[in-house]
Amino acid sequence: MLRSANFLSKLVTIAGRENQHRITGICSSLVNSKRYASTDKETKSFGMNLFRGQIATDQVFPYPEVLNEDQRQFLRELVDPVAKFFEEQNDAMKNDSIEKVDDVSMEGLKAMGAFGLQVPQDLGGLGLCNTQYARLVEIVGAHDLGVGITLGAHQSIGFKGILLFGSPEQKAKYLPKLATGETMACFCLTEPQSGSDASSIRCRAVLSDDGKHYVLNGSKIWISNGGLSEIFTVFAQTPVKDAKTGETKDKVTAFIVERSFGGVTSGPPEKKMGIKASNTAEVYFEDVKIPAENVLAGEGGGFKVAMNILNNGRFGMAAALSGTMKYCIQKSIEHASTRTQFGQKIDSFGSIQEKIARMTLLQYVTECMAYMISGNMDQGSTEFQIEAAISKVFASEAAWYCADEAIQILGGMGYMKECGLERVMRDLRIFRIFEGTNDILRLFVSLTGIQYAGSSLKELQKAMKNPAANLGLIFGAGSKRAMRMVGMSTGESLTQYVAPELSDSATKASKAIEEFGATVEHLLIKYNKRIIDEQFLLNRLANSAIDIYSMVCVLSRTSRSLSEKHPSAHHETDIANIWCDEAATRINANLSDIKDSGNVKNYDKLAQISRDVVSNGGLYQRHPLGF
Ligand code: MYA
Repeated sequence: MLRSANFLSKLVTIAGRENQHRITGICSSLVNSKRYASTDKETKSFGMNLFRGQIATDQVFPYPEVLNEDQRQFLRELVDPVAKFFEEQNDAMKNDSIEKVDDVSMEGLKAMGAFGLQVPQDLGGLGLCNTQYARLVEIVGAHDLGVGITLGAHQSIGFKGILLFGSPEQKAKYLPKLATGETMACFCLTEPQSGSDASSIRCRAVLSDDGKHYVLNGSKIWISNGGLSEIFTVFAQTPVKDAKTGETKDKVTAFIVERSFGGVTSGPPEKKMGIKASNTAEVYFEDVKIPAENVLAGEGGGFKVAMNILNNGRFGMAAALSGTMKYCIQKSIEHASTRTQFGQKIDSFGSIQEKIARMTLLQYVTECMAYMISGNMDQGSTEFQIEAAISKVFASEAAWYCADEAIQILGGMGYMKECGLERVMRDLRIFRIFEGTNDILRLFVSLTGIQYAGSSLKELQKAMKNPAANLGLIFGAGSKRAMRMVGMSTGESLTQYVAPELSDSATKASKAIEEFGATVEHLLIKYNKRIIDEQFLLNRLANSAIDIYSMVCVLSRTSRSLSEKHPSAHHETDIANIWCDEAATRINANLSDIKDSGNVKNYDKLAQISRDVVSNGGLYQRHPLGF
């Protein structure tokens, strides 16, 4: 359960009083919302604007094309050797069985520069942009997720804080050795009592009287690379004095900690279901003396540092998993096109065809999202937290589905260790859990978006204080609402941005966006403060947001393929149109569910069933045999 003190409780102020002037009630409470402050500014994020029912196309059309000729050439020169390394030298099955990345592989990865993909070249790295990075981690994801986590925990989150927030001195001191793999890094956030509720961490660091160093105490669990690292990005509570009130409160601060500082120890490697080749360990800090200059981004700024590191890394997971899905599809078609049953190759059967086609759709959508977000980031966008969370949720579930279906297509063979898919399935399971569970990320998507939508209602309230000066805003918002209420379209459409072959799908997406915005408004008005307790509804809202974002990413990329006349453009058009058609149906179902009071009663009953079972300490129903 999320703590009422923060993530959800700030939303309590979203909607204000039950009202006869509903909008005014919602808006006045927003004025007091601390969280609102961070969403106050207008944003170009498609995901955020979606919650206002607005189509913000800046980040999604045209599909980003960010690499210049030099970057393309450099990337081309890297792709083949990296793929060859994974095909010929790295042995994923061996790594899994010895529960570490084989020493020879480790040395090979270091020699290729794989530990410093995004470290600037003048600091010893390859200096790749996010899009180049995505293309390489896709190859890693296709071959060995255990290696992927070793590399990812090091650079996607381990030293990402230094890359994003480090001072020039911190970068110069730490990045060169990290880039070559001479030292390894990890990200130390999670604690025994603090998983999803990241701000509740208990590790504590106190500044010495002379102000020269902090003394850190506490422990962290499930730290990827925890047993191998020399450099730790550690999040800990520190007493921070509020400049305005003079009051001292604990706030999270991020530190760069070296094992060599003393007092840093790690536990034995955890025994896990999958990603066995990667190291996961507890890390303990006992009176660790951290020089004051090793604070990252200032005292008290650590929570934002942690969230931004995670936001920045999530697209990498989508890229890696799009590679994993490619592998699953490859295994499936190799088998289905050679296996004969009932006198036919099994790829001629509709049941198998549907599986292969659906896996292909999911891989295409994941790829569209991953490169959309990496492209946005490379173009300088800073508002992509909703999109990044969506890509992580979508990719981890799509990859799980693909691995499961691939095993189904291979049947008994798929279940055998030797085939390789069982390892992939074990490796994949954690992706729905770490870097923010998909459950938390769904709530994050819904609640962050709802807050942004709520902030536009606040603007309306302000405008209403001086209606004469704000007629445009008031009538604009009022007439849109009125049009929605009589079932008319507000007229915003995506069709002008897509290729003609996709215009029906674009119309479906546009309608879905409009309906989505109306549903968010309905939720704000109906539930007011209580929306935070409506997780059944928030999940369905997040599912719709995920589907809408997927439609738009696919429409954008396929339009580019059509306009550039790619040989695969018609194949992609079929994928896009089917995807959008089915996504629109799911969105309709989810949004209707949200508005349908019958379903709300079902949610109450589901909650009651859960309470019954929990309070009974096990299943409650009588056994059919009575004993
Ligand atoms: S690492 C562990 C991962 N852990 C988590 O992800 C924790 C999940 N929990 C959370 O994210 C937060 O606690 C939540 C909010 C979201 C629940 N972006 O009061 P608040 C702002 C920007 O709501 P809380 C692992 O698994 C917010 O607006 N800002 O916070 C490694 C507010 O701002 P303001 C954000 O209720 C696995 C403030 O923060 C965000 O406490 C290994 C406070 O907000 C955000 N996202 O919690 C992986 N969230 O004060 C290996 C909140 O201004 C890598 N805020 O209003 C694999 C890579 C792939 C392979 C690569 C191969 C090479």
